[in-house]
Amino acid sequence: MSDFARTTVTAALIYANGPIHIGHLAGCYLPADIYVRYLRLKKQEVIFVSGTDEHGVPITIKAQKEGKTPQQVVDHYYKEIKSSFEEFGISFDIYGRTSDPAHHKMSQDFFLKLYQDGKFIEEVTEQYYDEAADQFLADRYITGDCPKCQQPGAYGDQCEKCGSALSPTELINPKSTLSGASPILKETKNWFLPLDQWQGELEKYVNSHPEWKSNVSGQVKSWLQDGLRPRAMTRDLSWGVPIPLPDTEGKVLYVWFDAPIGYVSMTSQLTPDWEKWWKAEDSRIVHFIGKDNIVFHCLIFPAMCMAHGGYQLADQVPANEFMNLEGDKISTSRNWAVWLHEYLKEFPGKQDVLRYALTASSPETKDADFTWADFQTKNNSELVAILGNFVNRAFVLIDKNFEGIVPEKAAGTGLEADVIAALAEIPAKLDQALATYKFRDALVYAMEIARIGNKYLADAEPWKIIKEDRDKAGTVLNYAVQLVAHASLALEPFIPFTAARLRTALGLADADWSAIGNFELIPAGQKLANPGLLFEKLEDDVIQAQVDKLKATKAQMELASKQVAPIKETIDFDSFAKMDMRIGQITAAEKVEKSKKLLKLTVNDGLKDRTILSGIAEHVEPEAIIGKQVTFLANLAPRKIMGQESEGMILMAEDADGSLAFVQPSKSVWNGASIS
Ligand code: B3M
Ligand code: ZN
Repeated sequence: MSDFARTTVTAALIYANGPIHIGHLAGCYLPADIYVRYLRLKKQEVIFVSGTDEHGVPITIKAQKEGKTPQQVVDHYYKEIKSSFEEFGISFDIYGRTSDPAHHKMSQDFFLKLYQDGKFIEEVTEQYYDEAADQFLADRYITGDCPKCQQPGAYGDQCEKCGSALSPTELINPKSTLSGASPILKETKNWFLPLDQWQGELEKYVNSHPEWKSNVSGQVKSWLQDGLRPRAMTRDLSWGVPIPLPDTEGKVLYVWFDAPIGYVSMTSQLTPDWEKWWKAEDSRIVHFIGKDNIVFHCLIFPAMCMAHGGYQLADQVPANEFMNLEGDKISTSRNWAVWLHEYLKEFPGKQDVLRYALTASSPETKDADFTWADFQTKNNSELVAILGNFVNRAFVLIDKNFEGIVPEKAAGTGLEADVIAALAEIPAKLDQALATYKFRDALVYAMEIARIGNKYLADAEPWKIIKEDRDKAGTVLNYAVQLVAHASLALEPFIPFTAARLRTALGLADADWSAIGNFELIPAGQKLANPGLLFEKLEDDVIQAQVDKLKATKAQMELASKQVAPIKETIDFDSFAKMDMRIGQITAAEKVEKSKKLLKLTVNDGLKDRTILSGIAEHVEPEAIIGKQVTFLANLAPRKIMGQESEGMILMAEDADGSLAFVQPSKSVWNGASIS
């Protein structure tokens, strides 16, 4: 790392087609922010670039669903997403948009250069086309079974299960997501980047980075092993960056062609010196992404850069795995998520608690699970009981006994040497973990400072000493204040709001990483400003309310996803006419002994009372249905059920949740009325 003069940090350009949830935060934005804050504290030259991806099929699908224009969709979500990130302290230097004219220009120029240098294969191929929708089916407009892992529902450009990059023509059983129809093949011209020609270079590149995380290099190596194929860099779509060539109406750049160039175009909006950050050999590029974006950042974008020339390739791509929620995959369509804008409303001012909980169980090496119970534990047993408690005791004791002024150091309790030694071990471990993207471990080391402080106060008991030896108690509190200051620095990347509060309280103006471990940070005599309680305990009912909210969501979604049964095979009119369906009136109803399901009904059919046994005991109360008119099949052959003869069958409608309802006439009719 020391060979580089500066670091360009990017976080994935999320599609501007929906609000963001904890999975996004944990997947890439929080780790990226922690890393950038760390580099800034180390006084390194760094920029942090991100923004929204406003092209591609995910945007047009959303617009179609909502009856809006794609432009309306991206305008709305750009604002919402940007503000959620700001609220959570994700400290981008620029948060741009790929709909920006500067971005269009830069990605068109990039494309033109490749075109003029003969880097594309221009080819007419057969592509899937939906005749009903009158449209070519690129990317998410087409789904089918993945040819690699057989998972149904793989998209035309990628399988989200195994991460493979796909082409629509590779899908097994392709279906249009517009109409559900099987598409036809139709000829169209596109420009392909021959990735196969870059295979050797890409292998060299990947092999030169043995330090990449195993989840990243594992995926990349398996694709290289399969052999790369040419990949279309243009699409027959109307929404996107227009192809800068004549006679290309109705065609745009592939969204994964223009999106990574977005990192560069956004940098150009941040600084006129943008080329330095992307082209200088002493610049180091780090892409933070989720695991579903690995192929694009580790193979396709590097191949584009190689073909273009002049660009540095990413030095690190610390992709995370996925964060699940209460044991289930987070899903926007099933509303199985904790949305940041909702969290902010329900837990105002508690951004750091979520940052802390998500980092502590970050999906760094494998998928992780966010649970509300764990969130509560992290808050109550760690933030409140360790950090909050330590800081509060230190400030309250100084307020009460020393008028809020940091006491001088004098003779100590004998525990101080241990405190200094314990603290001295932390900086190297913390640095090492942060520099190698092990943020879970790093958080544990940073919190260790608060643990040391807590233990020190508990062992030294300054509240007792003060009665006999004011100077010694003052010494303990001086040490405690130094530990608070160290904690405020070490925790800054993780819980920046709390860290800032602490620095204000301590009067520690400049946060400098190299100060950690140099024990004396706050001079004696300094006036402190007690920050108040940093964290508050989360009670069970608050947590239960969140769990209940998710449960309700699940129940609702299950209902909505119940499939309407397919229509049975066609019958002729005579078959229908054979059924004699009538309206009758229930005159008596009772449970059948030893049966949970059966009711014995007496039904007046206009001619006589008949007995019908019906499996509805779990759905209706016998007393409540007497007198009701219902529909029944009158000429069904009588059959014996549990020793009783049943003469006909009551018709019931089954609701999505499995509950049963009578089929009743819309007005009272005479008993025996036939149905035709
Ligand atoms: N928009 C995919 C996503 O939102 C894509 C990332 C682009 S990063 C250059 O997950
Ligand atoms: Zn797959």
